[in-house]
Amino acid sequence: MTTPVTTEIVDGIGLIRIDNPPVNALSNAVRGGIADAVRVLEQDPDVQAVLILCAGKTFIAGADIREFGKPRQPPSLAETCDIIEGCTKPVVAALHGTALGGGFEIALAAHYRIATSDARMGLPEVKLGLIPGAGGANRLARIAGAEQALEIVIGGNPISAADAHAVGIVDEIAENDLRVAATAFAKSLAAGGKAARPTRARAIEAIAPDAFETVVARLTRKTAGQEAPAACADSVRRAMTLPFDEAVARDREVFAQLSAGSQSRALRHVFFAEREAAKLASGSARPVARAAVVGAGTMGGGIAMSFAAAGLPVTLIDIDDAAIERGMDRIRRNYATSVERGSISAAEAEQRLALIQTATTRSAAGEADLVIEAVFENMDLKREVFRELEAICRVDAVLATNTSALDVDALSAVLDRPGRFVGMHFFSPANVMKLCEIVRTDATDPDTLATAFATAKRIAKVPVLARNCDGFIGNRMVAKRSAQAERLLQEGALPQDVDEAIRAFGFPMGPLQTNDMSGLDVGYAIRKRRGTKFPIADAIAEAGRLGQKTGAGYYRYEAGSRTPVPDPETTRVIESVSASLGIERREIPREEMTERMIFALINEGAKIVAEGIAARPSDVDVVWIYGYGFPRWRGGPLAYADEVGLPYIVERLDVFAARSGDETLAPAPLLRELAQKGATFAQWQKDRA
Ligand code: 3H9
Repeated sequence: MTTPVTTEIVDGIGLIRIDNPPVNALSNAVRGGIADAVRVLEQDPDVQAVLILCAGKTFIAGADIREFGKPRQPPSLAETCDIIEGCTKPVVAALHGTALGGGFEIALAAHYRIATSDARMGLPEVKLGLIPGAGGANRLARIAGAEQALEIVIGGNPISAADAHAVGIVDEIAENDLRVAATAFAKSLAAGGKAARPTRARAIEAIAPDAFETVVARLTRKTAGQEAPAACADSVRRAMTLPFDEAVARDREVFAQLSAGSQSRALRHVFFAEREAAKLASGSARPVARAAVVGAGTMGGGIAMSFAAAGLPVTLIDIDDAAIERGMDRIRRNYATSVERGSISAAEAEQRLALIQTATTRSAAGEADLVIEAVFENMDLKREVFRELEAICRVDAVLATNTSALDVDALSAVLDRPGRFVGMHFFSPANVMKLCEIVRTDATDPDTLATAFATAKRIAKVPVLARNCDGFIGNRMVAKRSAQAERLLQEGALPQDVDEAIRAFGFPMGPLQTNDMSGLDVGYAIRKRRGTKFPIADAIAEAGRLGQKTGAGYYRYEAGSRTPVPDPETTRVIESVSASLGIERREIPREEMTERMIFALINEGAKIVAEGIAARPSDVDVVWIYGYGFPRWRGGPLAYADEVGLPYIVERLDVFAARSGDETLAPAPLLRELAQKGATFAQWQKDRA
């Protein structure tokens, strides 16, 4: 068996080289190999300094997440860090790529750090529901100060080599080859008689308690319900108040508790789920150097902005100058807001704007390698667009529709070459939302699919494969939650009760508040077309209350405000509909509201995976996390179902279905089958892989 850690001695420098593809994660063998290597090199009289560096595209990207929950061999990562730090000869870590989590902890335990200019480093444990488990917060606070430590540990975002250099984390930036520069740096330490510099011996730059709490409050503002951010703040607090060994020992206990808990389990599931969702079994992507978007409305403009943000030129096409001007105006306003908020610079906004060209004839799409149609949701109009695009575009150009509601097979039937056609369903606002459902028709060929996937990734979206059905994955499920929200209103709840139940579960917004934001006329029109009725939603829309845009919907809105205010008029409408339906309103417990809405989602999700609309249960989770605000720390609807236990969900759905006579709440066959077998969605997915 080849060992992932090797050593060599060059001109008095002991090189420890880690080669554990793909990301040099700290497996048992890597930790053990580093510890042994340091011990051996420390004893070697020919070695004056030690250098830790990695093969491949990155320095160590962290602990091996796949090993969590499995038995680990000694040394632990904390022990490995102590061995590095305790080395009596100077130890230098040479960073390239991403030095993350346990990898960064190794680097912080070294006495010096040198990095390539494009290296990034940080402690993203919080994003996996954890705290740095091997003294990371304690060492970082000593090197860069408590405030920096809070930013990096609670925020979880990596920082650039330049920023790390500015705050003293990185001692030198390597201008050329990292190995050459790092060896020279280590030699200069040895030549200058520089000794080992244990981080634990350094004092922490103090921060006043009030200032500390202000920073914590800012960084944890949007983390309600999550355990890890507060635990990260505690870890930095301990770093300032407890002796080093005591603080690290407590960190290790907290790390063990968190890693055994449901939130970290859920977050680790999502980490692998999104990578799994982005993989395709076959097909090779064609290069996309230029895109075109047909339709300069809100959606089309948002899609164009996503291309521009990735540095890809895009042509935005609409029927006349007025439509283009409206669309570009919206885009310019969006950029202005981003510049105001400081999320991009004015120069970046200009660069992006320059990448968006406009045209009023569809022939301008002829240059594009990928064309996305984003016109009104009207089958005849879309068919006409695609017929024309087929005549204009190169035969190898991919033609995509952004439809959310139409039958993509029927749409592609107008093409002579339906293999080049695919659905790319973006979510509003498309320049912000990460999800892109890639919808294949029966005729979509593998290369078209691969091109759509690669392009989605390139423009920083999270692609998930879906097959054709009404609503695809996400909207088909959301319809079931909406139906429950409507029923809850009829039976006794008010909009604020329904929304609060969903917000308390961890969604950023409730379903009715969301409907008010997107406009109640949208759902009303869809229901009319389908001949379905939601008596309360219909009554509200028919009263001209279309949501935020008319100042009232389920809620009322003060002029210029987006804050929903409970409205007695809505209560009156709701109560009168309940009366007309002969329903005696009752007080509905919060738990029942949450369960009915969330379990309805799970139930539909089970049908969607059983039918093969989604390729795997974890894909459904990714759709809900990236497209609908499902709390990531709950893992997505189907991972959450596994956590709650499928027998309980079946039992509750049976009760709800029997009580309400609502057939759609009857447990899906797959759900019932897995519950009876004592299985889980995760197990089902594994068995079929
Ligand atoms: C930690 O360190 C805890 C410590 O404080 C204390 C412990 C006591 N483990 O993302 P990619 C796999 S917590 C195992 O597609 P990229 C990944 O699944 C950890 N596997 O590449 C994929 O596999 P596959 C803190 C890992 O270039 C392949 O590598 N660290 C790990 O877009 C390529 O990944 C983190 O949270 C891992 N740690 O991005 C960093 N990381 O090919 C997590 C990756 O089979 N990782 N894999 O699908 C990342 O953020 C990104 O992977 C990285 C590369 C930026 C490194």
